[in-house]
Amino acid sequence: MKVKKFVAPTLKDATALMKKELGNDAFILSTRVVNKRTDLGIQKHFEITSGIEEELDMVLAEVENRQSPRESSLSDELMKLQKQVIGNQNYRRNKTQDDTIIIAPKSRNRAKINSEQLKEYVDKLIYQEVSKPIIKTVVNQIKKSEEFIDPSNVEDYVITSLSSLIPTTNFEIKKRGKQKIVAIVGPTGVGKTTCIAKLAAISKILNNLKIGIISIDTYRLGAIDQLRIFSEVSNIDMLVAYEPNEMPSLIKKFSDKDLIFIDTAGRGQKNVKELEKTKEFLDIVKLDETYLALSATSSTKHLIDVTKKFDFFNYSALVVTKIDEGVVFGNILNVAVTSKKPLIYLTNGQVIPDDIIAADSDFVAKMVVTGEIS
Ligand SMILES: Nc1nc2c(ncn2[C@@H]2O[C@H](COP(=O)(O)OP(=O)(O)OP(=O)(O)O)[C@@H](O)[C@H]2O)c(=O)[nH]1
Ligand SMILES: [Mg+2]
Repeated sequence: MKVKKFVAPTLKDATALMKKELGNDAFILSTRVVNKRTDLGIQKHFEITSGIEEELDMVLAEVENRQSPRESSLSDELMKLQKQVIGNQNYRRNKTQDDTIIIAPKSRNRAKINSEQLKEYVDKLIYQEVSKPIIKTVVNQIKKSEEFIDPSNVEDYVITSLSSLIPTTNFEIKKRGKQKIVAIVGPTGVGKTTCIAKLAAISKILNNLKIGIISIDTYRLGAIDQLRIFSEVSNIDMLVAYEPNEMPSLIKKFSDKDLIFIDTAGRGQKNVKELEKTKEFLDIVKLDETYLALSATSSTKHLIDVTKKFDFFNYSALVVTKIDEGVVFGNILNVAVTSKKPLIYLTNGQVIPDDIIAADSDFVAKMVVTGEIS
C-alpha cells in the first residue's frame, strides 16, 4: 500500500489534494490538526494520512483493460450482485460532511495478499474461461475486503466469491396426491433422456414415488427403443405421443403417478420450426417445470445462444450434463450468471442412476477454481 500525507488549510482541501494525486480509490487512514508556518505566521492546517492499494489496483486495471466492450451489460449485472455480497462484509463506510467517503478498516496489522497471489487466481480463472466481468467482480471484492482476508486462504475467498454469483435451486416434490409434471428440453445429444432415466430411477428407488415417462421423441431413430429398454429394466411405465393432441389422454393414463417426466427430441437451437413443433406438444400439458439441458463441453458462446433460443419454452432451471467431459468450467458459471436461470442438476457420467448431482453453488465454484470435480 502506498501511504502519503496531505496538508491543507481545510479538511476538504486536503481531501481534494489526496484525490487529485491518488485517485478516487484512495482512502483516509487518519487525520490530525498540525501547526504550519506560512507567510501569515503559524496557522492551523489539516493533515490527512491516506493510503491506496497499489498492487491490487494494478491487477484490477489489468483485468479491466482485457475486458471487451460487449461484456459491459453483464458487468452491470455483476456489479449489482457484487453490492449484495459486499453488503454482507465486515466493512465500515462513513460519509463525511463534504461527501468524502472514508473507508476505515478495523485493523491494518495483518499480512496482506500480494499481487502475485491475486494474479495466480486471475490467471486460473482466465484459463477456466470465466468471463472477464466475473473476474473483475471477484478482484473488486478481494480489493474491497483485503483487510479481512487471510493471505493463506485466498482460494477459499475466491470460491466463496464465485459461489455467491451462482444461482441454484432444488428439485422439490410435493406430498402424495399432488402430481408433478417435468419436461426436459435442449439441443441434440446433450443427455436429456439419460438425465430423465437417472431422475426417474432415483425418484422410484430412493423416494418410492410412482413414476411415468412420456416420450415425444419420435424423430430420432432408436430414441423410443432407448427409453423402452430402460423402462422395462427399471419397471417404470412409459408412453409415446406421436401428435400433440394425444398428450392429454396420455397424462390421464398416468393419473396415478406422482411424477411424470416428458422426454423431448433434441433440437438444434437454430431449428426454429422444429423447436416450435416440440413446444406444441408441451403447450397442451400443464407443466410444473421445464428444464433446459446443456452440455458442459460446449463453449460459453454456444451455451448462451442456446439459453436465448430456448427461452420461449419458459424453462425454470438448467441441467448441466457431461461435467465429467468438461475441460474447463467457467462456461457453466458464465451461462448461469448471464441467463439468470438457476442450476438444478449436474450430470457426471453415463451410469444410471448414479451419475447425477444436485447443483450446489460451492461445488461449481470449486470446480471452476481448481479445474477438478471433487
Ligand atoms: N460422459 C457423459 N456422457 C453422458 C452423460 N449424460 C449422457 N451421456 C451420454 O451422452 C449420449 C447421449 O445421451 P442421451 O441421453 O441419449 O442424449 P439426448 O439429449 O437425449 O439425445 P437426443 O435425444 O438425441 O437429443 C449417451 O451416450 C449418454 O450415455 C454424462 O453426464 N456424461
Ligand atoms: Mg433423447
